[in-house]
Amino acid sequence: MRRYWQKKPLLIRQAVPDIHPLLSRTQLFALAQSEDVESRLVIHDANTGHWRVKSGPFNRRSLPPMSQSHWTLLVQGVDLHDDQVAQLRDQFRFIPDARLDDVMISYATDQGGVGPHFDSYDVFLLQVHGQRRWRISQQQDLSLRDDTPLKVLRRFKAQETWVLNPGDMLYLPPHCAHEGVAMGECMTYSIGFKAETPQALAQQLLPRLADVSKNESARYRDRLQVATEQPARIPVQLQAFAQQALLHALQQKHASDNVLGEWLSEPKAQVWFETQGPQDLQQGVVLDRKTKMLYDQRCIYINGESWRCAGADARMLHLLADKKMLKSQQIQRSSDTLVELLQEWLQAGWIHPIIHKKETLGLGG
Ligand SMILES: [Mn+2]
Repeated sequence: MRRYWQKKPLLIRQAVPDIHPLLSRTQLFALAQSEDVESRLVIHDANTGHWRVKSGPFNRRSLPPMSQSHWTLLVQGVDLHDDQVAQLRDQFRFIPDARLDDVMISYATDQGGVGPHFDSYDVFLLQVHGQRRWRISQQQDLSLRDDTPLKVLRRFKAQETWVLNPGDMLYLPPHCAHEGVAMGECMTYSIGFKAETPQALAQQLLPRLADVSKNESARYRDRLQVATEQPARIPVQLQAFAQQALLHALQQKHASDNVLGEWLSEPKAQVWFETQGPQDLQQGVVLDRKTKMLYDQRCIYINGESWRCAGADARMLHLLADKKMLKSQQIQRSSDTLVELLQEWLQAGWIHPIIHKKETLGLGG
């Protein structure tokens, strides 16, 4: 972490030995057919150098034939749809959950790729099937071509070249130029970590802050003593009132922590949970793979909602958020209020009861 994280690229040979595709090509294509899944198709014309990009969903017939080279299918958020991919994602929890974006799977036929580019993300590129040749460059010149629908670097001067085999993984910090080209059919999993700009944060958080500070009684009132002769002029009083309103929204205690937590834990647009009837949670509970649960000093946040909590309940919920599960003994030590809350989340489909398979007798002692 000290040497590489957010600083420089790192190639890890056999980071995940014996990896095999967690989803077959057919399963991946089936996901790309779904309205709930974000997917893109990128086709490169090697003769003209032209790129074409289409957005999903794609039925099988709208994808080029497998025998055709130079195309790639990118499927976002696969961790939300597959437990094994979610488990792989969770192996990257040495980085705070708040930074995690998703797991994208890219399938490519021979020579497929998205061109030389850079991302504003930290990303782990895990080769899962076939081979991909990565070329990278820490060049300063990040200007983009203006003649393509893709973000493709105008000039790319590769400094290093690696061929990744299944199990190999490449970490790239933000703004590191890279180009991955499939050598034969291949699949690569990208585990991405977003890094927000202050503009994006303000854009997301300010409206939420305004929502928190509803105060009907303090509506603006003007105190005109005389009729105005400059009807188009904005009253100075109104200007001061507006400034106060903004300051008030910003100065609410813990407001920014709160809206940040709620926003970070909010599910993506295509995510929905399946509600379920009341169930026995005495055997323990696990978070649904789509559930985002975070906490700070005062609150816990789950799927866009927040709860203020302290003491033993808070400790238990922190455990649930960190471990993504609570064991039977932990549930039994929980307060009634907490169990009620968990039951609510269970019914919302945010958590699930642990189902114990009948233990088989160990034979080898
Ligand atoms: Mn990239």
